[in-house]
Amino acid sequence: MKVVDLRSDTLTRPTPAMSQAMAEAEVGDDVFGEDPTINKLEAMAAERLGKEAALYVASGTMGNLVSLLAHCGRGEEIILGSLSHTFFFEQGGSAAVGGIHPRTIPNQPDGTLPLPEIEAAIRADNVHFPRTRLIVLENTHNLCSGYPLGIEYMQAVGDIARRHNLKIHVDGARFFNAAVALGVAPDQLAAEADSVSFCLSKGLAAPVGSMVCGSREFIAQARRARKVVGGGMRQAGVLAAAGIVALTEMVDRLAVDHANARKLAQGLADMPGLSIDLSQIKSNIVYFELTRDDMTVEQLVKKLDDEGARMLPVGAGRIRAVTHYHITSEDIDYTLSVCAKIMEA
Ligand code: TLP
Repeated sequence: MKVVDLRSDTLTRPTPAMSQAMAEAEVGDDVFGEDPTINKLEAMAAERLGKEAALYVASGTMGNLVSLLAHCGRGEEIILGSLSHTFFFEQGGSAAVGGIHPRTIPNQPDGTLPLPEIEAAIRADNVHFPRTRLIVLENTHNLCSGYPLGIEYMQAVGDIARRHNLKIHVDGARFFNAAVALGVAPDQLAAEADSVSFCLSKGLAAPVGSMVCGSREFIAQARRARKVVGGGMRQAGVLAAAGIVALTEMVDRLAVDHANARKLAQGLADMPGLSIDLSQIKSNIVYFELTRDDMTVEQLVKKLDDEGARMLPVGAGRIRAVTHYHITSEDIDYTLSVCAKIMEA
């Protein structure tokens, strides 16, 4: 049976070029700083984001955790979105592991945190309060339909951070999706951030790994934090080799994923019983709602699954579909035809 798996872009498998690069990778002990493939990937990532240095880590979750541990000490506070992945989906790791206190602000539908609310959340110097250290943003924003945060917004948050002597970390799991969606250079989009983590293993299709980018001093701290969470990976150049291919060959094609997401969203918007806000669709993530009450989201997802069109139920009557390297325009046609058949029945 044909399977069109739209549950996540984390499902991407290595490209043939990646498999070859992995088989041929030159490796060494990365804890000694001697893996030439990791060293090359780290230099490439830093260069692409316009930062001094970078660090290869096992996952997006680890990238965010080591970044927060590097920026903040115990009892210090971060300001972040109530819908951010770091707050929602990472087990509260920065609090659990680092004693870092989260202060949430409601995300707007476009993924932003309102500027006055950021400013209002910054703590005064008072013996009762934790010290605010860091603002955490997410770009693109997963739970906000993959919406990209633009350069102007980044500059406005940068102004606030400078005025209050705070740092900015960007969870850029899909940072290159944001840059491609906005048509801006990744280093310009990263300019206001003190650190950016981005995933190689989502839309860029590498099997494993994320990068953390920032100043040399920050990356030295993040490297220590990576070691204490067990992330010193020795000859991981076999994995990093795929990351080099990801950065070299897989960035520009993200525009194809975005076009497929838009096509899917437009098709779903025409179907009675489904509701979708097309103005929200800017990258590769599509959320839509089931408005019929004779069917649950779980039932709809099961019916789709039976026909090989796989999507993710995400609660509150919502379903998520994410386009990626293995999804073609024909796959979108197929998914829409399956969906139409179910909704007409
Ligand atoms: N997101 C996954 C799930 O965890 C929800 C997905 O399928 O979208 N930041 C953002 C914005 C993410 O979307 C994710 C993963 C992460 C961080 C964590 O990355 P990993 O899974 O590599 O730890």
